Amino acid sequence: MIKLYDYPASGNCYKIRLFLNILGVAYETVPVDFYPGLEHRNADFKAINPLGQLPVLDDDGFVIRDAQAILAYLASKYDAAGTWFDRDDPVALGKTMMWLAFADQITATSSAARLHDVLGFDLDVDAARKGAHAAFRILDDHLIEQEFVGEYWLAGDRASIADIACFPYVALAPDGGINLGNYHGIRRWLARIKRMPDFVEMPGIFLEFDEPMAAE
Ligand SMILES: N[C@@H](CCC(=O)N[C@@H](CS)C(=O)NCC(=O)O)C(=O)O
Repeated sequence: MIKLYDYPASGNCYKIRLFLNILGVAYETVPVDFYPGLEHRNADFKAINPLGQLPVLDDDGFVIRDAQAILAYLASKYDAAGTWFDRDDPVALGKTMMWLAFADQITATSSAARLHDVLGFDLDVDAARKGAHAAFRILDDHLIEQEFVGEYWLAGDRASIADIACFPYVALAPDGGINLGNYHGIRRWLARIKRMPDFVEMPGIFLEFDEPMAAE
């Protein structure tokens, strides 16, 4: 059975839980006390992931780190139709990879602001918020351009692993004091993702709420 090294409040772990649920693939979690235990920095955990980061997935002895890599692996292995990761069309592949890479930009900025505000991590929160707004402007412009051509997802006319990868730390941005109010394309895209069949919640991402407007 698949094992996911997991922390419930981690948006990167949530990407994997959400996608496994969509795929209908059974898994078990191995809880890692990210906070306050900082267990991901221990030698035992670094033997599993020398980067000291969550998530990590163990599929019958194949151990893989990095949320975007895990999403690509799971799609390739468990979604034979290629619905979530079109590897046959070079353009679709390129677009999906481009937005998968962009997900790390969102983690580095929006997630950092949330770690500062919610868990008290010592980092430059103003730089993190500024970086998140720069990333969200790019994302919002792209999503509005997509709407103009009748495509409602990051990499084309259907949801892909790129949407799953970028979603959590955009949805969680208000927890880091980042106001989503002016990003109209983003807000409509967040609502579309929440309406996907097999959507699951995580702490801070709930079905019943519209995206809150955080104070700056
Ligand atoms: N590129 C990695 C980043 C993962 C990441 O930043 N994970 C956080 C938890 S959400 C973490 O473990 N941070 C600890 C650290 O970077 O020291 C991915 O997408 O999986």
